[in-house]
Amino acid sequence: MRLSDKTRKAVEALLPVIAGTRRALITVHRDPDTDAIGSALAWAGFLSQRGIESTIWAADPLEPYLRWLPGVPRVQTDFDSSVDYDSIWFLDCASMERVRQYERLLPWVGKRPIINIDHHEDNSRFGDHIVVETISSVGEFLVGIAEILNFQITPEIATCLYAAISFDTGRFLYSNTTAHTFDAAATLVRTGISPGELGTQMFESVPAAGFAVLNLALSRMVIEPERRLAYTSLPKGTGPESIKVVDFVRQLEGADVVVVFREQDDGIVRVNLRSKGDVVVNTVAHYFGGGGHAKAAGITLPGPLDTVMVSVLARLRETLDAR
Ligand SMILES: [Mn+2]
Repeated sequence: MRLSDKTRKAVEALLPVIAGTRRALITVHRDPDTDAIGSALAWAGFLSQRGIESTIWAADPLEPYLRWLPGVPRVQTDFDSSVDYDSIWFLDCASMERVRQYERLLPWVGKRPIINIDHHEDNSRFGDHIVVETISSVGEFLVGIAEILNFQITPEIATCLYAAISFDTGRFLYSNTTAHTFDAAATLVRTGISPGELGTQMFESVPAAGFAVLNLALSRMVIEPERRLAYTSLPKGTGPESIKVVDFVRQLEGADVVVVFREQDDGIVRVNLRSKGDVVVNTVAHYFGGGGHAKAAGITLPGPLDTVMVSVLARLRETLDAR
């Protein structure tokens, strides 16, 4: 895998941090996805090869679709803050604030190395060690980092990293997929893991209830052909989104931007934005305090659903009409 010289130097600078660590705390962004959790589990696996004991902390309980990942019971919604961690690792976090309850980590800032390993182009470059490159996924990044640091990719780690890459690239379909992504995937598959089995596990194991949610989402879909925009929404009480609705909606021909609004039972509305063309959607997300990538971004806002839809769609239509 080819990483820039600057990144390579930043990775090599992690060697003394690793050597000086006995206990590590690893954390990821709020509402963690497969890239976040898969990468955290892989990183804990790598560190254990150097005799390091890791705590993986994500305050949000894991969504059911993540629970098949090997080692997932290691992920804790709480951690013992009286433990004197030697280093704090942030994976897949564009900023420190992206971590749910990040305030709990502030006591370590300036006292212990803070390491920022991420792939978001809007990364705020926080921490003492900034290992950031625009690349498909943290999963892909860790394959390159493992090579530099001589970590061994076991089949278990490979499963976590393959899942991470496959998730963030939409099964190697999105525009973030490069030749290097396939190189990394090939490295992982050579450990003996099966893309077919993992594909079934990740993308063809949707509980029947998920189809009811999809059915509702499709029945509420609105298309604005002149703007090349499509969106839909799921009201409170719909149940867990065990199927990624936005991945279906984006299949629509002629849609440059698609949006899914989902009102959670606590009244919070989650907005998923995707772009298939040149429209940059994270600028719209930033406007509302969200973030993400140029072509895949998210916003979390207090409800109600209708109000959020009106304001986000207004902003988005302005962006689209300005083209
Ligand atoms: Mn990611």
